[in-house]
Amino acid sequence: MENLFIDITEKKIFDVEKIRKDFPILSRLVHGKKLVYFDNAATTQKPKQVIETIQNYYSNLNSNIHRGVHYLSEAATKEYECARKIIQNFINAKHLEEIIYTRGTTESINLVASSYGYSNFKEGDEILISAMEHHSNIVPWQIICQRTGAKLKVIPMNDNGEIIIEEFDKLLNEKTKFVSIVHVSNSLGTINPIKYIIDKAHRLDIPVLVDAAQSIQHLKIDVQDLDCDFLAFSGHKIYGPTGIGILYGKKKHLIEMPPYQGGGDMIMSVSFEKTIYNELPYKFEAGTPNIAGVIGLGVAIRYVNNIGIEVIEKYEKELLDYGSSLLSDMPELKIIGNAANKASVISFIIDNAHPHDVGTILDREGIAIRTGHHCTEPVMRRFNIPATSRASFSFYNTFEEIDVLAKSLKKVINLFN
Ligand code: 7TS
Repeated sequence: MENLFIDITEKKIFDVEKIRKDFPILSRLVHGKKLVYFDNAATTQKPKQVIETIQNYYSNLNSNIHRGVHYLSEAATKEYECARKIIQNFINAKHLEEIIYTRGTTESINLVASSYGYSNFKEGDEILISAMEHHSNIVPWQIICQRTGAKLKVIPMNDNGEIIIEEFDKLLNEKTKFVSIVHVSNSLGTINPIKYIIDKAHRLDIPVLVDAAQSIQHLKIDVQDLDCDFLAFSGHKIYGPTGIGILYGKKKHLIEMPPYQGGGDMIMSVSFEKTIYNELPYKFEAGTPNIAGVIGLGVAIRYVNNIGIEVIEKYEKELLDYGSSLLSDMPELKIIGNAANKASVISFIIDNAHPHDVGTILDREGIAIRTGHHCTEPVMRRFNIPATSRASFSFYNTFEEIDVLAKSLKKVINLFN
């Protein structure tokens, strides 16, 4: 297949070979073979623009922010706040102070569960999540339910790995106090109808959090259009560094919510008698943050913008369709997650072969895939399997790499059958 992808509407030319040169790791060998990196849902690789920015930060700018009057501190603060603006524009948040820096999706969800949940939930309230949540969108709600007496309710899914929307409609009621839902499932690839879910919940005045850990890098997200109350994602899944993530929250909620952690930077003034909290977004950013991570994330998002998220979405859809067609031609292989609307994730099982063996054999061929429950144990239980193998694609992957995967999978199938 031709890898040069031309998007007519965007008039952008997508040259994957040129893009690959920006990612130094993609040209390395693994076990003497060319690396084929298909573990993008776990974390994405970083372009040299991000790597160089981080190196430059520590070489030329390193300083603590918001505290110094000296040159370096002011320069670092400027870069740090400039990244916030890039992120605001990227998701089209109305206000800059609606962008909160966290450690990642996990911390963003914990922040909301702990701060919003603890002050708003009470005995008998219901919190709605789906059957395909990552553990980080289950456990924080379980913890807050234990503390407040609220109950966790789960929207079931069908055999294709799609939310049963009629069940969602039935589960929503006057006891429901919050909906927290994954946009794209990391273990099935399902794209959930979040716009419908948000609209429906809002009719009953119920706030909705969207876990965008697996969608921010694949789909265009406009928080004002979606009208979600909160949105969480991780920098490392969108070509940025680890240890930095974003919580978007509507200002009206963030103003009312108590701080999640106390410490430096989140205060206006402190005395032993009374502490006055800082304004947004700093109220939720206690302590010295991941400054290099924030600046690196800003550059990563700028990199994605330069390619264009719509262009990325189209190219990745072609990769998904190509991979799905090759893998569904293998009778001994079964794809888990066949939703009508999917992002570039293919989970599968192979007759007589444990996913860990599949992963180990592919690794010897230089192919990195993920095997296991992908932190979605309830999904595995729903499909009555212990684990899957998962190949997840990014815009720097090629059709040839998918051919390499298919060829190696045929070898695995022959070995075990
Ligand atoms: N939500 C979803 C849907 C995810 O896929 C992940 C990570 C998280 C939350 C947590 O993100 P973190 O950056 O805070 O850890 N998913 C995966 C995965 O599929 N393989 O490794 C991590």
